Amino acid sequence: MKRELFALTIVFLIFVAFPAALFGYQAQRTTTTGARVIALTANAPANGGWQPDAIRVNVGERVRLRIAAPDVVHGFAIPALDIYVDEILPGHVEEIEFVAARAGRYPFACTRWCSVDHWRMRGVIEVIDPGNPDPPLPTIAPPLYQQMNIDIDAPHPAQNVPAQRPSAARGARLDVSVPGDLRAQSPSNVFAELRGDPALKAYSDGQLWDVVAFAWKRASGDPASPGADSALARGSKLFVRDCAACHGETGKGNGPAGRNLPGLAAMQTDSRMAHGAYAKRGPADFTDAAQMLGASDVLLQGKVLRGGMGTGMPEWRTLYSDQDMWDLIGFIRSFVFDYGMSNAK
Ligand code: HEC
Ligand SMILES: [Cu+2]
Repeated sequence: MKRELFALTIVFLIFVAFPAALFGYQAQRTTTTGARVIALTANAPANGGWQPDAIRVNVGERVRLRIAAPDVVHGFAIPALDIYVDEILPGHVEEIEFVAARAGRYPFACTRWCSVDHWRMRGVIEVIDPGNPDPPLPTIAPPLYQQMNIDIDAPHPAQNVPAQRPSAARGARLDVSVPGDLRAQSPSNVFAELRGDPALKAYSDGQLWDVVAFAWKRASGDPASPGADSALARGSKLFVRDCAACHGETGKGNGPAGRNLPGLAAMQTDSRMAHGAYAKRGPADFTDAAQMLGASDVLLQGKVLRGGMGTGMPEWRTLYSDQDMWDLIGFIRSFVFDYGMSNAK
């Protein structure tokens, strides 16, 4: 009997008292850290957006953001600081505490499609070093499209278009390797190079397109281990979160948020319409092989980084890492190439 009691006491200590004490200590600790509390309100842009949308803190200062979302569900991310709050529900306050260790400008954004203007919901946290308030701006290499002098606004029709959807799986079974750095070349040009190679005469056009699809898939990640965290899976996640509302879940350019973009009316009178580059007048259709296969990854990356085009396509340079960007471009190709992914049609 006595022994049982003793055992029970131990069990109680391990499973109840100790965690409770630890938890209490933690709660205590976070309220006495001396963090500066900053209230941040998330509303859809039509209701005022982020308030405030610029926050200044000092290097090394402990900051606690208290985020409320009065109107609808929002999300919050400071990607450069690896801070994410997936869901801020109306009526709740989400708290997040951090110390910004390095001076800089850290853009933040909403990560939920709260409204058609959701993508405008951005702000910035400026981390200032009081001892060095005006540090020289960091030198960032210009994006590849500028380094390579590519005019990303020029029309990019494909010179060659496959008769059927190229399949990476079929391409993998053909013993043809594709040389060179694919990022700067369009799939259409790579196809033309293969087609012009006398050694590949025996292959049909369809087979060579399969080879191109496989080469692109391989360049975008590791097709041997298409796990939940493969580059393509990560790209797919970002696409659903940030792009599908305009470009459509199936990439067809028919997402609900893409219908009434501010720049669309102006686009219809754009002189570039004359050569058909903008005939679609909305978010790009990623399933359109005649357009997409004429663009290199560097060109697509340039458009994603810079955004604009006078259309309302947002810029993403300040929110994405290089890896994010390439994961996304890799994934976007799956709307034309069959990569064997279940979510691309
Ligand atoms: C607010 C709506 C909107 C959102 C959100 C959006 N786009 Fe766009 N995007 C557009 C529009 C409109 C165009 C067409 C511009 C043009 O034709 O020049 C476009 C064009 C593009 C192009 C150029 C395609 C080509 O053939 O030249 C790429 C690539 C692209 N978007 C990628 C993305 C990615 C990746 C995301 C998510 C990170 C994204 N977009 C989010 C509206 C949007
Ligand atoms: Cu939002």
